[in-house]
Amino acid sequence: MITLYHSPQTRSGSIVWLLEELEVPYQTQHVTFRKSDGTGEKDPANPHPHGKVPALKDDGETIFEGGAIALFLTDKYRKVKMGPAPGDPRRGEYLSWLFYRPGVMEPAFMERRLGIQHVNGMMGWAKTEEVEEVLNNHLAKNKYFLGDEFSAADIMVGGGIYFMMMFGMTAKTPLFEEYAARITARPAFKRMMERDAPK
Ligand SMILES: N[C@@H](CCC(=O)N[C@@H](CS)C(=O)NCC(=O)O)C(=O)O
Repeated sequence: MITLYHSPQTRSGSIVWLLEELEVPYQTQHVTFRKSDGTGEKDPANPHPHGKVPALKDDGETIFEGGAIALFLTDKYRKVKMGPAPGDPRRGEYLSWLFYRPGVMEPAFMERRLGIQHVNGMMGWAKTEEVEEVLNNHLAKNKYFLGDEFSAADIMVGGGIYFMMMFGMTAKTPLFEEYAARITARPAFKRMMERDAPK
């Protein structure tokens, strides 16, 4: 049985959404974590080395970091195909967007939120406005991140766009808003939101 180390309304919600799309049995284990307001603490039950969520255990394997978990799950569970397999001509693009989310997009948007000065050639990500331009230009030509097919890239990058717009970390452009409406209309997204709703 898959166990997701999770906390509602956090980044691990993306993995709940993905598991719902994949239609595989799973359980969640709610864990505490260190919050930005100084409350909360690492949970000894969480296998993530920094006590972050998400982390996941499946059949003796432990995986941490959202991108790695998404790739692991979409490669292993293929009753519902949520990402191109090795050898598929779209595989490279898939991997690129999965890694883009934590490596480029998220630090760029966080940079704006925290008022950090960008330094080209030193930081591994790009300036916020440049990232927004790349994402908008891509969505101007594509229904989803991999063209016409919804994939886990839309959960990781697209879900990030949706929530970061909500928190004012990225500009609400018409392209972002139309795309976000398209992906959040999915039943699996709604199931995740209901499951994680504050009780
Ligand atoms: N790079 C991680 C980020 C995970 C992350 O930072 N999650 C937050 C909750 S949204 C957390 O667990 N924070 C606790 C901490 O920073 O110690 C990923 O993409 O999975």
